[in-house]
Amino acid sequence: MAECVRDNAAMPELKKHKANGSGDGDGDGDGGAAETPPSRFNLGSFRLEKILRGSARDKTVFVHGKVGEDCGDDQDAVIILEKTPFREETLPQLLNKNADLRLQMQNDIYSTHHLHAPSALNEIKTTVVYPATEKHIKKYLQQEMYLINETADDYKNITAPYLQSQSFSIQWVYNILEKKAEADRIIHEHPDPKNGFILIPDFKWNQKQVDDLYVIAIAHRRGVKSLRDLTAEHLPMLQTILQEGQMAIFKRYNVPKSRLRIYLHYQPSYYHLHVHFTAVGYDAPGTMVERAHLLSSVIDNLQLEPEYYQKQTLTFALKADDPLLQKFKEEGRL
Ligand code: DD3
Repeated sequence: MAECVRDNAAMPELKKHKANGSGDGDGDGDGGAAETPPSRFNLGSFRLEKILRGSARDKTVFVHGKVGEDCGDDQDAVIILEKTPFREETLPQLLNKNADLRLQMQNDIYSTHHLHAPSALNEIKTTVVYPATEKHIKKYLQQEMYLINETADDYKNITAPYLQSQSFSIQWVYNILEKKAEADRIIHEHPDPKNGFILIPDFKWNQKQVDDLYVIAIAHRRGVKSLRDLTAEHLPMLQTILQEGQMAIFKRYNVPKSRLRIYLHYQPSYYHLHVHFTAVGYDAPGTMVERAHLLSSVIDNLQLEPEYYQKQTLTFALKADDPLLQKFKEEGRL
C-alpha cells in the first residue's frame, strides 16, 4: 500500500501495438522469438486470483488476475497459457549431442528424462485479455453444460430478444475488416461488401506448423448474426468463402481442401458471421456435434430449403450460469 501510485503504465502502449497488428505471427515461420518485440504487458503488476480452467490434455491454463498496484482500482485480466506443438524443423535443435537431458528413471530398455529445451524452443503461447470484463472471466470458467433444443419459436421468443438486449463488443472484428488491426496478417480478401470476406489466422494459431491450422473467414457483410440468419440469399457469399478460402489456404500453407474442416459455430462466440477453417487432424476446440455445422452442409441445406435455418430446431450447449440458459428455464424450455 506504500507506493500507491496508480501504475497506468501496466500496459502503456498496448492499444497502439494492437493497432499496428499484434499477435504471434512474425510470419517468417522461423520460430525466432528473438526477432519479435517484447511485450508491453507488465507481468510484474499481475496478481493471480483464480485458475478458471485447465486442461492437462491440451496443455492449457486459463487464469484470472488483477493488474495494478492494489489501489482499489485494479483491473481484471484473463491470461491464457498454452504449450505449443513440436515442429519437425526444430527437432534437431532438441535432439543433438548438446541436449541437456536429465535422467529420471531407467528400467530395462526403457528410460524417462527431462529434456531442458533451449529457450527459443520453449515458448508458451500467451493470450491476454485486458482489461477483461466479468463476461470474459465467466466465459472461461469451467462449468456444467446443458443442451438446449432451440426451436424456431424459441429463437424468436427467447434467443433473439436476449441477443438484442446484450451488448457484445465486436470491435476487434470491425478492426480487422477496416484494417485497423492485424492488417499485415490477412491471408486473402474478397473486398465485395455483400459477398466478400477477409481470411485471417485465428489468434489461437501461431502459424508455425499446419498440424493445428486455424484460420477464420470474416464476412464483410454486417448484420448477419449467426447461422440462424442465413437464407438462400447468402449462398453466393457462403460459396465464395468456401471456394476462395480453400484456394487461399492451399496457396499459402499447401494444405489441400480435403485436409480442412470448414464450419460455423452455433451458438457462435461472436455475433458477426464467420467461418472456421481447421486442420482435419486437429481436434480444435468447438468441433463437437452440438456446435459445429459444416459449411458444405449449410450450403446444401440452404439449396434444398431457402429458410432451412429459420425453421430447423438447432441444438447447442450452454454453461450453467449462462444468462441465456436462465431465459430458457424461465420459459419452461429446459
Ligand atoms: C476472443 C473470439 C475472440 C477473448 C478471446 C478471444 N482471431 C479474437 C480479438 C482478435 C481474435 C481471433 C474474444 C479477439 Cl481470448 C475474447 O477472438 C482476434 N484476432 N480469434 C484473431 N485473428
